[in-house]
Amino acid sequence: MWTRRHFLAGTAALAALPLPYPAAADSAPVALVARERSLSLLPGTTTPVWAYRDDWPLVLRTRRDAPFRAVLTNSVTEHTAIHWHGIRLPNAMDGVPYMTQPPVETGESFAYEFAPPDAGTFFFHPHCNTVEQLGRGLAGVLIVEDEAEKNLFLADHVVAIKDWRLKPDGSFDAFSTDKGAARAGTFGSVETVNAKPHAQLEALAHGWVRLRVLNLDVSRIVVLALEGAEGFVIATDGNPLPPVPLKTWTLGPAMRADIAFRMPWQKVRLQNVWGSKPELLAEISFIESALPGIGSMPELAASRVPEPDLTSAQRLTFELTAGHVSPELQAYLKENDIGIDQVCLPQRTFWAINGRSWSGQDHKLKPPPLAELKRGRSYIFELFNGTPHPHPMHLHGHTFRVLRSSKKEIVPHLADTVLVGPKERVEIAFTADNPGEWMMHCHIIEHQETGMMGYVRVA
Ligand SMILES: [Cu+2]
Repeated sequence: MWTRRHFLAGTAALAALPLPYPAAADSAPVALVARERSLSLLPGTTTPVWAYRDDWPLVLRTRRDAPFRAVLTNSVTEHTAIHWHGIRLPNAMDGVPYMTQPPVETGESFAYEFAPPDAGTFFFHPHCNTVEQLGRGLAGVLIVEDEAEKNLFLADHVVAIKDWRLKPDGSFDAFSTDKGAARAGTFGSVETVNAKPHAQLEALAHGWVRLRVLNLDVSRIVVLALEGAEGFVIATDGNPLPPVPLKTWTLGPAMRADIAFRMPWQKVRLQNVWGSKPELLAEISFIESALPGIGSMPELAASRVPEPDLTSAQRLTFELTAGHVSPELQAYLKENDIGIDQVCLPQRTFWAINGRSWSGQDHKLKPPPLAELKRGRSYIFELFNGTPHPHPMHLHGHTFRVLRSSKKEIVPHLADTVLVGPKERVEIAFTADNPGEWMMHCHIIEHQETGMMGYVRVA
């Protein structure tokens, strides 16, 4: 029987419940105004972040297959656009300036419209001068709901990890350094989860909890571990997978993992165990409840990503290496005391894919594609990392299956971004069913903007 204490606990629990399920008819466009706003990230200071709304992280919810409309208005000082990361959408909605749409200049607007085919945890961010625009905070979470998942979890929380490059007075420090860009990336000085030192969340005891963990940082890799409850990875980059007991799970920049657990009558902690000392990402406190402690884990709606045909798939190799200036040219330049800027090479080119570097903060000058893919055909991409640094490689417009690695045991899973470690060879497979020119790049944004970027053409 419910007591008054339970009733009060139940009222408090409302805060922990998922937001109302979006109505089917609710297709009014979402207004996203990119402009400077202030956010307190360091005690006693405010930071002039760039954001689409006042709340950070901004969390939008929509429904699978329903038209989703968002109007971006640019009120920042440079051109921008929105890339809907991980969503299998038409090429013209992919938000890559010069490639898929004209840049949205200051004062201009652009209307995005698509019907997301997959349910799950996605996010969105600019795809131009990203190290600075995302670094300043331009990002949002897009949760795509499936009717079958309605009210499956009693608590459904976003855990958005993002670091900030701040000076002690809360103002921004330089977003990129040559030292960082040429190595593992330039790291933030203030680490946050949901714009706080760590997230403080609640859930009803005995209820099933879903944590939607997103690595929105431009450089940092986190290794997730759960303390206080038995956790399961139930989705990767938004895509469901048969629950995998969570020992540790690694998220490079742009990667997501949905974690489920039954809330015990004690605190649960989500930790980052990447370094020598675990760092607290989220602390989940229980709310007393009369819920029974039995029942199986809720099941997510099935994926609709087409399975690649591995027997007929064409295999293509992509080597991730350091910048493309040949040793012969380097020797010549050194011998003759010629600066690299004098030979019309971009100065900040540190990385390459298959010996080709495409650097730059936008995509104005377009090289030929890295590969031409036949629409409808299955492909296996072999990604080999010949560098001493990890690279989270992201492919636009398609969701791929991560098949195997030369270095470790892989739980086969669907993804849009895969972390390839030093000297590791990772195989991914997908059906090239979405026509257009699709970016493929490292999501350590400084690596992308200093050469580890390219695109494939599907026709
Ligand atoms: Cu990289």
